[in-house]
Amino acid sequence: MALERTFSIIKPDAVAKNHIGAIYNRFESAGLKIVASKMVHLSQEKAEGFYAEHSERPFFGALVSFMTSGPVMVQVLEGENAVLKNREIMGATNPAEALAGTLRADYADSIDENAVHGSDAVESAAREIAYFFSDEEICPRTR
Ligand code: RTP
Ligand code: MG
Repeated sequence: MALERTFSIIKPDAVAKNHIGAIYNRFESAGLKIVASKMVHLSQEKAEGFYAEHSERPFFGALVSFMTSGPVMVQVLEGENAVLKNREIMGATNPAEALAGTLRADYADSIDENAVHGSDAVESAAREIAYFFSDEEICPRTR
């Protein structure tokens, strides 16, 4: 088992529906620790940079428009196998395909507005964490 960090976003749809606490509860119940957290309203430039890998995809414009439509919560989650564990908690990208009990099954309405983001690998997690947080904003637990 590996102690990992992953990057998570509670997207504008879930923030608007007041699900921040419920989603944080899922992370904590699964043994993931929140070691950094803040609310931000993404600029178009910030959202485009975050999803740069999708810039040629047909849904890119809609994705950026959605991600800038309201505030999001960004957080760093730490725990054993945190990257994969968070992806399991989230469920499939398309909520219609997400397993029962996952965040997207319970809180997402569509593939375009799907409640949460989570890094897909340790390498992308490190890049995404650095895109949003300075070292001083991350608080490792001592107890
Ligand atoms: P995320 O990056 O947001 O955690 O989601 P993901 O890994 O499960 O999915 P990804 O392939 O990285 O796609 C990023 C976001 O783009 C939207 N999307 N729409 N209409 C479509 O076919 C489509 N495919 C992807 C989703 O909102 C997805 O979360
Ligand atoms: Mg992704």
